Amino acid sequence: MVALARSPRIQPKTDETSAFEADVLAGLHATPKRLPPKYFYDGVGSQLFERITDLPEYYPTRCEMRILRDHGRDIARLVPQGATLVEFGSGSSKKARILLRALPPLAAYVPVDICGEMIEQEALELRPDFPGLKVLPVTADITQQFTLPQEALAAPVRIGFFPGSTIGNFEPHEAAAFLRNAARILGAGATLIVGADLVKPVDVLHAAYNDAAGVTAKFNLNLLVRINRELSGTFKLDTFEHHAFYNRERHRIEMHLASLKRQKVKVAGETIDFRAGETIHTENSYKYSVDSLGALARGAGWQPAGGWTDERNYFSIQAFALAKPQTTPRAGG
Ligand code: AVJ
Repeated sequence: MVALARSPRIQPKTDETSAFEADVLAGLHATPKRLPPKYFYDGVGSQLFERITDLPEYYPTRCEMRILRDHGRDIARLVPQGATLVEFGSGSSKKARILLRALPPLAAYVPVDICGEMIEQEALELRPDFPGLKVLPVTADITQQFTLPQEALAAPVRIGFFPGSTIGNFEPHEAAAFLRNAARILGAGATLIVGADLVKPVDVLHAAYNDAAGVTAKFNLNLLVRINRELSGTFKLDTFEHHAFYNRERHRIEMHLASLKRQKVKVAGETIDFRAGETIHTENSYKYSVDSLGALARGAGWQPAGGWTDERNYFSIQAFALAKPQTTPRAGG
């Protein structure tokens, strides 16, 4: 068979598309195949995720919003007036809205998200609802280095907000690296408020990632739609299937896309072979306990400063304070 010529690109490659291409090709050439979950969140993917948060089976968002409503005042005690709130992976800012209502007047709110489309839109909707508040969106990949706007750096202290159990998408060592990076970005005196999904009965977890309406399946498959569109991919969507299950040993939900048959797929001019039943591992969603997250945070230089859960203990919000920098004792003083 003669290989088809690579279809010409209309737009020149930007840094973003070439990072996407490099990550996708590396992941599809790896054994086992994998794709980074951050690429779920293009415009369509971000909208599908918003639909997931409304599903009857998907408890995390509702649990977390309940905790924020019930304990907003307690959480607010950790936030001094004039601080800047930096939200990592803000998406729709739904949770920040609840928190912002409980907080004292702030210097600024800085939502940081990989989906620029989403946060620019949200900033427009947030401003009229919080007239005194400066909303300074930053489009960035939170797993990479990024700089805060000048006004955020000028505030006496920065409060990090990392809700949604996004931390669960990271491998434990990546989560630790994220926490260290957050400490660097937020600086001295910072507090970090983290939302983490908790270990719970398997049937509850399973249902949350295998919803009856098939929205999670669509969200997972949208990654292939995105590859087809942005990287001249030839994935046939009806030949891949959504698989999600709880891995008890590793305390994580795994999402995969399984090839229903043996086939070849082209991506950015390269050929990828699939065996029948072979999967692409698209996401891990780690489930923590209050203690396991606390231990991880301590290892990254943060001290536990408060914690709240819902009545079923499905979800937790935990606060951490940056440990005071250690003065290194010098020999001979
Ligand atoms: C946004 C990472 C918290 O792990 O539950 C939802 C993403 N994946 N359904 C999660 C997701 C499938 C979600 N996080």
